[in-house]
Amino acid sequence: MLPGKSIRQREVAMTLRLIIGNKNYSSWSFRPWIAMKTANIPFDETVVSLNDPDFKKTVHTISPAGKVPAIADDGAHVWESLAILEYLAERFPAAGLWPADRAARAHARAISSEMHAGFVPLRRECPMNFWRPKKSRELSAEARQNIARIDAMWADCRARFGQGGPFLFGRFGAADAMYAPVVTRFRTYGVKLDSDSEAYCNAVMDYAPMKQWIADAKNEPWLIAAYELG
Ligand SMILES: N[C@@H](CCC(=O)N[C@@H](CS)C(=O)NCC(=O)O)C(=O)O
Repeated sequence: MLPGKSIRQREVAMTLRLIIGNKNYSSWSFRPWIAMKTANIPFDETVVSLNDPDFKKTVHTISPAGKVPAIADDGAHVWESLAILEYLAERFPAAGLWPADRAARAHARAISSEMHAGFVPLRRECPMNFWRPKKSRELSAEARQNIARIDAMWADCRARFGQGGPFLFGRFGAADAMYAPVVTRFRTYGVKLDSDSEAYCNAVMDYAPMKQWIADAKNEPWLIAAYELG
């Protein structure tokens, strides 16, 4: 036991802490948050608005990169959404955030890396925003190529690995966490997909932690004009 601390105090001191940005705008923050809810990991949540004058000061307490999301857990500081998902999968193996099968797990990691490193036109032209009235907007050829790739990727995952449930690899996992903000963007910007991918989007939109995040986002007080595209 830590000197001078009761067991209860020690438990509290060791609770995992997650720092995130606005639930309405910060799609990277959404990913570890929904993974932790999925895995039933207890955590303290600090939401700091991206336009808060103290944003950098708060975030730097955990992340040297000065960006959200970031977690502090039992001596470890982790930033970068995908690195956080890997950390959580290792720290809470029973949660099964990655598929158990080696080939499926490799596939899940590959598509998660693809998301983390790419789809810039789609991200730029369709920022996450739950307040925006749902309507389509004119997209570039590059953004439409991103959508076609994601549509094909999701349909392929569902056909090859999705037998155990309605998500990409059956049960909700790290790969679904990486794509959950994309599902919401497709809804917000009226993007139509093939039927298998559309069914996947319906399952994600129906997922309880997803609903909780959206409700929290809609209740936030901060509006940031730079993220409000027409
Ligand atoms: N590659 C990073 C991206 C993190 C990121 O860009 N976060 C944004 C919010 S979604 C941020 O912190 N922006 C504030 C800033 O750059 O000052 C990750 O995967 O976590």
